[in-house]
Amino acid sequence: MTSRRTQRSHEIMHRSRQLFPGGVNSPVRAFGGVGGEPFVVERGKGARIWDADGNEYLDYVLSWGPLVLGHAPRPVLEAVDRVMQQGTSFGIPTGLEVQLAERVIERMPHLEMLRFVSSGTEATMSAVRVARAKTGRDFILKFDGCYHGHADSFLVRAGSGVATLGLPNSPGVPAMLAALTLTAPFNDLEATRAIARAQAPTLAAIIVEPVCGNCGYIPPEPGFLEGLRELADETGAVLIFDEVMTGFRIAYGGAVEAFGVTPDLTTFGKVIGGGLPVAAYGGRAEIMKQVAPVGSVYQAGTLSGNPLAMAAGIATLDALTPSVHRGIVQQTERLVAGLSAIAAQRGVPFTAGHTGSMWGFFFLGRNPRNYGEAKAADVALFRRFFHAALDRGVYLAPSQFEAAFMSSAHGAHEVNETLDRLDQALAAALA
Ligand code: KE4
Repeated sequence: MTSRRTQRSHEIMHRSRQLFPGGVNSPVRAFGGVGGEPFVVERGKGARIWDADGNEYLDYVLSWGPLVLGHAPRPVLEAVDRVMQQGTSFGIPTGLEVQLAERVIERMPHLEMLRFVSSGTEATMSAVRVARAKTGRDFILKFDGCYHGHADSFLVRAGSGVATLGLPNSPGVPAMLAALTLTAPFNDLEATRAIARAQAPTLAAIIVEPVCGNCGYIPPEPGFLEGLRELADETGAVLIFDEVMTGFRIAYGGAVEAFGVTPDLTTFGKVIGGGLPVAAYGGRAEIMKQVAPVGSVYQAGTLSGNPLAMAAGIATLDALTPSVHRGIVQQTERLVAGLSAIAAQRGVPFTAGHTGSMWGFFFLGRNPRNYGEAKAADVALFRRFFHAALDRGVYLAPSQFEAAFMSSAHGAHEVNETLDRLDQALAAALA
């Protein structure tokens, strides 16, 4: 039973459940993975958010990754306010799209051309369409527990809310279409090779989260991503790195900098929009020139490249300098090490890790290699820990099968405060 005041949130959620399925506009927000009722947020500033009943939380979900500068950062507010005075949307090319694209390519020079869209799902579904067009093939290979958005082809053994809610492959996806999506265990190169080689003549793409964040935090083992690169070259499949979550978090220059492996296409979202709806896909010009209107692969969007969203993304990437990025990573290291020490002191099976400013943990005695192994985590303990943390003012992702994030607003003071609160929360969860 919570000690927090929840009356106002409860009243709003009562109305929300009459208006939206589960009272939410995205399933992961419904607390399905942890039980109880979500709080209703009213405002955020820096590392903290406040709910409708005035409760304050240190936020480690950060809108599921986008807020790498924390909530309502001044550079973003000022940029959006300035651009908003000129108009909110045109459906006409603007110079802002050029400015954001140049900042992305400056950090990830393997990219030659991009297309902006408004959600990660649009980015990944478009990248797969381009891969199918380039190869003239139909099959794609994804990894169990990885989540690439809710386009039909990806709702096959997917992660995030699909995994959290224990949903089977989603109803409504035609069996004939789902059959074109092959899946393999992450970090299992042998199994992946067998599946890809058996389908080689018809395999269009291998799509992977370079670091899994949708079945909990699971990094690639040394050689795994390199093996996927070789496998894509061997079979003629397009290698797609889905960096919607990892982009601008696991390294200043993303997965190419972090792991030295270059994909054929990369997708982005979240951080690239600084909290406003921006996503993108991109790669070599020779691949991207297949996209309409130059090529015949059709993909479009009314609000693609929206000026307010571009302004937020530009301000975010401009503020996310290499030294700011290093500072966030340093605090992430402190948090993960501190949490591991707390768990060790209390003798609870626990594993935690981070790649850049993306982190996560499992109540499990070993590092899981993939979703199949992560499912052995003590989810019941996670649920108790989640609520005990919430009651003490720390908001973690409401699922054992999600990653956590940090921002430049999470300084040493916030991390120390968090560790104190999580130590008390773990004691309560174990009591
Ligand atoms: P969106 O369509 O939600 O913008 O992005 C889909 C997506 C694609 N690829 C990766 C690697 C992603 O993590 C996501 C979205 N991530 C989830 C959180 N696990 C978004 C939160 C939600 O579904 O509400």
